[in-house]
Amino acid sequence: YVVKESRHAYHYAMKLARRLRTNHEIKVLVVDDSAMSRKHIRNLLERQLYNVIEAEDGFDAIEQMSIHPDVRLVITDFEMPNMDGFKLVNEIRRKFDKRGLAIIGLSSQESGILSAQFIKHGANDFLNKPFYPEEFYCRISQNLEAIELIEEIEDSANRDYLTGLYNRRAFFEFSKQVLRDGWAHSVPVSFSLIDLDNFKHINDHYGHAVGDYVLKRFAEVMQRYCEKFLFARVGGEEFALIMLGLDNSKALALVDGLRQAFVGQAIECDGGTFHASFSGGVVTDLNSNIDALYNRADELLYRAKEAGRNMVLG
Ligand code: GH3
Ligand code: MG
Ligand code: MG
Ligand code: MG
Ligand code: MG
Repeated sequence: YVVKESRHAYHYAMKLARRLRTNHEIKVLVVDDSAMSRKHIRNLLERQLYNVIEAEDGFDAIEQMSIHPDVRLVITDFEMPNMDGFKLVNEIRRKFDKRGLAIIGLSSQESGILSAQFIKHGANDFLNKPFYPEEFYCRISQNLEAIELIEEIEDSANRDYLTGLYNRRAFFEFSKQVLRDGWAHSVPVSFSLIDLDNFKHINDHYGHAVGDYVLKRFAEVMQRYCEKFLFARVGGEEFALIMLGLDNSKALALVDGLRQAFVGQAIECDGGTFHASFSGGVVTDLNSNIDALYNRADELLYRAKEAGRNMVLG
């Protein structure tokens, strides 16, 4: 049984997921003071199965954006009462996350300066009315593809290449918000540090590829057991987990369940069949910062190693 998994498997899966995303999952906000113009654009978009919502002016658009945080594309007219297209684009860029949101400006004025102005105010693209449907569709799919590509790149910067789990940098970044949420709601925050046992031996005895395979198998078990929580590969064979809302005994039970599940599965490879294990520490606090939690969990982890490995201490 040869362990031969493509290092590109993860990226391939992401690409596939992207291709399988259908247009009806993509929400487009059409902003125009002319009901006829909105209807025309809606029809074009719905022909391609996009999920369309409408706003009749800038204020309405801002409100719709707040109600629908999953809008991926805004198509906005320039000449509108109360708030023109430039002002709206400014407001959207000021109020909402720039990532994952494309804006296309529209105008019936025959002025080349408008497109430059729209883009200066934060739009991604511009179209003159009237337009050919072919051009409309091209601009839309190009802009949506561009934001998806950026998201994909951002996501892979947060991921560990081998396991697909979050990496150390992402873990520390995201942990701030998780801890803030815990403090804000006064719920217990449990933190666990996990280190695979005798990993150097696994590498030396079965080979580095088998070591990699064990890491992937562990990551799969972790994904199953910890899906509700923030977790990551924070080092070579070291993993971290923040369990918001679990007190120490519940967190300990979860990590020990993870340990049993991992130890219970046989690893089969060319060199034979074996069982891998890990040691872990679990600490709980209401208001510690991530570094304090990390250090305390690391101490418990060290004690678990000293005490013979394959155990979780809390
Ligand atoms: P302990 O039970 O005390 O944790 O012993 P250990 O052998 O697991 O600990 P040690 O820190 O001595 O060794 C960790 C090893 O993990 C050393 C390193 O080569 C290996 N390692 C780190 N990252 C990877 C990886 O991505 N793939 C593989 N195959 N091995 C890795
Ligand atoms: Mg108008
Ligand atoms: Mg280690
Ligand atoms: Mg180790
Ligand atoms: Mg070690």
